[in-house]
Amino acid sequence: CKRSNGKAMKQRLLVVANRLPVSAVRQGEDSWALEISAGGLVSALLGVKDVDAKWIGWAGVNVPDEVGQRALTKALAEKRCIPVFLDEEIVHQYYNGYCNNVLWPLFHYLGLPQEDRLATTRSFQSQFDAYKRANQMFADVVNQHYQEGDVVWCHDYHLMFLPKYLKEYNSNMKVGWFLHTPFPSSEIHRTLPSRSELLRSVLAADLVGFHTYDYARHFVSACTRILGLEGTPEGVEDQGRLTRVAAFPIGIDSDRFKRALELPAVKEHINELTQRFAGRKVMLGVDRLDMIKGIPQKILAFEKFLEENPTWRDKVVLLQIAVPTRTDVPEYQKLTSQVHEIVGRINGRFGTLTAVPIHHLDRSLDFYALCALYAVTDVALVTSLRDGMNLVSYEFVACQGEKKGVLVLSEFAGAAQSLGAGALLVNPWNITEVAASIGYALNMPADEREKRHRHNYAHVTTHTAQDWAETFVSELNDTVVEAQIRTRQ
Ligand code: ADQ
Repeated sequence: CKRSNGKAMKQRLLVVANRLPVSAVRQGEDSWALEISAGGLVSALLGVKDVDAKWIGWAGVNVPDEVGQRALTKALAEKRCIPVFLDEEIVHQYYNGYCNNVLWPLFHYLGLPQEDRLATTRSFQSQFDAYKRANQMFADVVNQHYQEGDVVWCHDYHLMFLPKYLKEYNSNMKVGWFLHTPFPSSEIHRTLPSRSELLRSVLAADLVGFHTYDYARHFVSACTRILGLEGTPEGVEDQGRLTRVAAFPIGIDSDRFKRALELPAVKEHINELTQRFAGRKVMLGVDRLDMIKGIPQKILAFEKFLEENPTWRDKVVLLQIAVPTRTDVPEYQKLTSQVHEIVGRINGRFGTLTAVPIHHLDRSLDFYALCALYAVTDVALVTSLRDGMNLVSYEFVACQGEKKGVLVLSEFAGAAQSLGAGALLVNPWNITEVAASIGYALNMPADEREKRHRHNYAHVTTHTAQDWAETFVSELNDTVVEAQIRTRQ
């Protein structure tokens, strides 16, 4: 920390992400109602010691007029947020197009867009141009607010050009970039038409972080194989300049969950749910309704389990909570109908006049309702086809007190690397294997459940979101100092 007038000054941290952690609703020409979303990232950054964090990002609304923009900027300033204004066209091309239609599926091994391939290929270039333009707009805002000594932390696949643009403004800026999704094998990344430009732009950062060592390794391989650069144990070297590449597995704010479980209203809700499902084991899935989460595969595995284990049919219930996302994208609409169709079929097949085996909700639950659900769950099913980390698995573990429920976890979620020893790991594509694991989990003896839970609980409560953010920021500071020493030598 620097000192000014005898007082310690906190280091400023500019957190740049596509979305600000707020929802903004316009109330009048110059007034806005704002609500901060208390997600994991927000609490992670609030917990970082000796740092004064500000957010820079898009507020998720189109504000075409200057009066509205000025009013929103002022309202956001009170929440320590700074807006980047994106118009509808750029959101369509950059966010819906290049981010969600190209990078998101590719990074999760779903390949480049398949349907209407010709049309999509023709629009690749315009979406990519919009992506760069949007990144430049984020860089402009960062640059306007940057003060010497600030740390700039860029987040996720939406902002892969940001490190390059920021360093072009000021090569002394301390810039870190962290990816929340997997980074795929270099063989997948190399199919992307703009593969080299994206890698080079990320390499402009001082520190590049991933959830797992595997993703970091894939990134370094992509840089060596596609760009011909040198990979070292520290990162990637280009003409004497080193970009540090490392794994920083994210965690959750486990105390927030513990505190919630102590609230009388949450305890009451837990009692209600316990009575509601008395005599049945509760299985739970909580996901955004996204292709990568493997929801249809999970439900089909549950069907197979019921098919093969008739005695369990009236003794188990699957609660699947799926928040709709990207609802304007046809592929996501198709996924929703597919899930509804499968759930309807299974409930028709195995339901009785008084009970159905699957309760499927297409909506988000509030934090306290979610905690209560996690607490009454006997078996959580996380069957992502690919997932950067998957925080639901952590949240479930944090909320299991005496119950010591079992986590069935996809081996393709980053969380498999940290919770693998306590969870039952499955290949989500192998429905027979997942069905068998459901059976194993439901029948698991108490001492084995206890042992597995103890392992996971220790991990979740000691590798928190605050630790993650603190480690990244301190590593970024160290990396810059080391680079300065190397330059002087
Ligand atoms: P997501 O893909 O959004 O995050 P995840 O890590 O599981 O996935 O986080 C989802 C969050 O949303 C959790 O906090 C969960 O509680 C909440 N949530 C999900 N469904 C909900 C529902 N129905 N109601 C209420 N809340 C719900 C991306 C990457 C992940 C990575 C995170 C963090 O895809 O792999 O773990 O970023 O880096």
